[in-house]
Amino acid sequence: MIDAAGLYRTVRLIRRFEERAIELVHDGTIVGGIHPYLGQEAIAAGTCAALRPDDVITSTHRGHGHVLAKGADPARTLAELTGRATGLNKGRGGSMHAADFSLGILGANAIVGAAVPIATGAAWAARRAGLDRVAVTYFGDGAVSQGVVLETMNLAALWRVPVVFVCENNGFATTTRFEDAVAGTVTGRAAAFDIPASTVDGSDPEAVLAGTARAVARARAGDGPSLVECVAYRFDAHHTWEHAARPRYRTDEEVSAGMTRDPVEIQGARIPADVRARIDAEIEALLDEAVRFACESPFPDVAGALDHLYADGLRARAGVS
Ligand SMILES: Cc1ncc(C[n+]2csc(CCOP(=O)(O)OP(=O)(O)O)c2C)c(N)n1
Repeated sequence: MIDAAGLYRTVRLIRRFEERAIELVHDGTIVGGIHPYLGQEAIAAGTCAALRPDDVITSTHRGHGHVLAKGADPARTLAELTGRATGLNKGRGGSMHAADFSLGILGANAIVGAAVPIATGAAWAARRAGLDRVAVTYFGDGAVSQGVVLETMNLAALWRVPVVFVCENNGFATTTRFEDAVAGTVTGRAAAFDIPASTVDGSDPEAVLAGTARAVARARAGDGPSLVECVAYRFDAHHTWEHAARPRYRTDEEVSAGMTRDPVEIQGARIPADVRARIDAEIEALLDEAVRFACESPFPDVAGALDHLYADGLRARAGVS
């Protein structure tokens, strides 16, 4: 089981990875922008700490933290964000489709709610194969009224699928407040299917770990799905597009108040200062190297633009070559 320093390392890695990635967006190295995970690091760190290496996850448009917490190489992840041939997905996926099947990362997904049935199907397949693997699927509060999410919860409960639904409630779907878009509650949706659900402090890695560990143990024991609602605050923009456009849907005072619950500070306060300083220095060196690796990596060859897009043996439609 991971210790306090290990959890700190993960939240700090995600924090600094995102800050470096934002710099690369601003200088044009990452084209198209990213959805920063700042403020929500404890959710990825705490949930993945409850998993085994052979467990699987699916992620969202705001997925860098999940991918890193599940063990993806920061250098290859950054190479993916910068569209390089050395990226996790050879530069084809970019920020919103990062995957590494060898680590159980079945992919980020740009379509809100769409990764939920994928994780649930993977969990079902593992169970049918006699494996005791668990799947975790992340989704935002903006996904909780999507039909596909609710349909998946229904089947997961009916078939006792070993999946953990992790709702990251950061209070907003783009610029729409949770209260303006969601009737009822997140946990109430699970209750409708007799799925046990809890709400945890999504700014605290240890609270997230404790809540997820219960859900994972239940799934592994064959007792079916659970839902964990992790409440946190999104510190930065919905998307880096906001840095220039500056839409006004929350006040500076609200953001400052939200940022007082900082996962890095919460976990950092639990470890000795010298251990924290050593981890911080290690991460800076790791990310310096990751940025160098990404920026010096080649772009994919244009002649191979259609390579790696289809499963082996499938061909592109006639006329597309
Ligand atoms: C099916 C679908 N509808 C709309 C969008 C556009 N969209 C992208 S992110 C987003 C908000 C998602 O909010 P939430 O699920 O709470 O996640 P968060 O962005 O807060 O992490 C929307 C509406 C989309 N990608 N997919």
